[in-house]
Amino acid sequence: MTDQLQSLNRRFALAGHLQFKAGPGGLAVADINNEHAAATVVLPGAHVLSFQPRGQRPVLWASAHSRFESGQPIRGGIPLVWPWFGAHPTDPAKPAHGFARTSLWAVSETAVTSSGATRLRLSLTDSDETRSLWPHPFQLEFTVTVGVDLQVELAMRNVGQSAFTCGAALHSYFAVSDAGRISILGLEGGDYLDKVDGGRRKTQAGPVTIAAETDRIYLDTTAACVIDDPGWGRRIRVAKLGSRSTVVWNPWVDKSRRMADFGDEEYPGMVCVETANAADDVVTVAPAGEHRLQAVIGVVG
Ligand code: TA6
Repeated sequence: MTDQLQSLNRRFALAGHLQFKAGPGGLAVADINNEHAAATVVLPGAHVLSFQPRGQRPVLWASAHSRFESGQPIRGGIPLVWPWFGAHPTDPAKPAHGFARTSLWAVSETAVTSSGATRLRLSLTDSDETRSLWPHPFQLEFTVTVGVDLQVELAMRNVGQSAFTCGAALHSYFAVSDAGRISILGLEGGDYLDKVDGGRRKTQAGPVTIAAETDRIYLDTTAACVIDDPGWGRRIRVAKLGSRSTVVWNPWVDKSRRMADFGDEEYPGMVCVETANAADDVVTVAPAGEHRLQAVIGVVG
């Protein structure tokens, strides 16, 4: 075991709940196991990779082709998108979805909650590297609470002297029996930007279903979504706070083939339902201010 892991376990391990160990690609992970569920959090990128309540199938999906190299995004789980969503608004050379998911976060706290859940907190502050990409001082705190439900929260604090505006998302990948057979409830009647059709604004008629590449930013919605999966006879609920935009994504056939870290035949097994601050839902944080983006994920039937 490396010195880093030994030091982390000395300071933060929780018997019967959490230990640090070498995970995929040798990356340091927090291995969480309690009476309610099991989860894995990759420390680089503060990346929740897996979540499985006791007696349930895995709730999150991850590609068998994902890279596991420090500084590289992981394909699956819950990538942290910050401080911009999608391509950088003006500079295509900057990394898509910002730099939070490829940064080295620090473990700041571990605890057992009163309900027997396991809580892990990680933090990230600005550096020469982040300032070269985004010229603002900041403090991020990512909190993962693993119980019957999975609660993830990204707190964004402005520790500078001027306001900043940022985009964000908890870019959650969910495991499903067959993306072509699921329905996503909660977005009915809402407007969305269709990124597969030039970003055109459209209105959602009925539940969201997937029959081709789907990449939509639903606007002005605080609704919880439910992924209804008849193939596995289960429903996954994604509730949220601090977000008025929800993104639904499945790459389908052609886009899957264009992604090196996404298997050509993997797209039927996943769908992204992302808790976002995207499009017109970007947030402005005043000096000494804070914005919290939260998702609560659980199997409801
Ligand atoms: O959230 C949907 C999306 O913006 C898609 O357009 C697609 O690019 C996806 O994110 C994955 O992005 P990534 O940078 O992780 O490959």
